[in-house]
Amino acid sequence: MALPNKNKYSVLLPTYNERENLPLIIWLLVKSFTESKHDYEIIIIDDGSPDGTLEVAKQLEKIYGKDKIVLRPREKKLGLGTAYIHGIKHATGNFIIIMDADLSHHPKFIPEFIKKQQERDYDVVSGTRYAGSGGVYGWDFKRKLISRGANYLTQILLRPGATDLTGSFRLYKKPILQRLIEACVSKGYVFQMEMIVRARQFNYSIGEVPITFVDRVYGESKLGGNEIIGFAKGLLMLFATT
Ligand SMILES: Nc1nc2c(ncn2[C@@H]2O[C@H](COP(=O)(O)OP(=O)(O)O)[C@@H](O)[C@H]2O)c(=O)[nH]1
Ligand SMILES: [Mg+2]
Repeated sequence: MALPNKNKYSVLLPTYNERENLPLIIWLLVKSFTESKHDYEIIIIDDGSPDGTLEVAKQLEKIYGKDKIVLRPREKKLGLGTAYIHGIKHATGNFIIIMDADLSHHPKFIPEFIKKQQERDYDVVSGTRYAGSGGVYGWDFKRKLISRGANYLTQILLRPGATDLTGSFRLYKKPILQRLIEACVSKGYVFQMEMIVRARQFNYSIGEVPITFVDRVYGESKLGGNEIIGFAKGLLMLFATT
């Protein structure tokens, strides 16, 4: 007789001005987990969004229930890295899924992440836009070039053992995510890259699932000269320290 599957997946969903996107991403998440019959909770970490994201989140909590939608807001915008730390503290699952709330990351891939994790008991499963059937939609040439270039350069310098370094759609064993976050010093794009580079440094096993990434429809994304300079600095830092 097979033992019942005791795994629980805590989705960390950091939000900043995602009022338009939140109902749809939550609906898709609930649908995905319900259909695949995995136990889950969705932890929404809203950083005082001026657009009223938290009010929408409260409505969703009423609709889906407090055991499924867990609200852990903060007063003001304190950044993604600390949002994850804050979320993990409240997570009751033994696995953590990190994704964006802007519909760039489709919940339909989550059952594939879980299946991949179970194949070889991977410590980390990383969604990749740069292998197999993965891809990017809605980016202009400049942004594609920067993203590809950044990945390529990093592959050469760091040999990280993963094909998508700047993506942020991933599944982790909870204690491993905690250790990685403690070890990471950078922020923003570099933070996602550092997480996977450190995973490799600590000899954690990394599985990959091809994902299609769709650029946000509602709201604004940021990618400018500052990000590129920050990325270059982060890359050099990781090159020197890992
Ligand atoms: N809680 C919190 N969420 C944030 C913050 N900055 C961005 N987010 C959320 O993090 C995710 C990724 O942000 P996004 O702007 O889409 O980044 P990009 O896709 O890299 O341009 C989205 O779900 C945002 O709403 C922040 O300071 N605090
Ligand atoms: Mg985004």
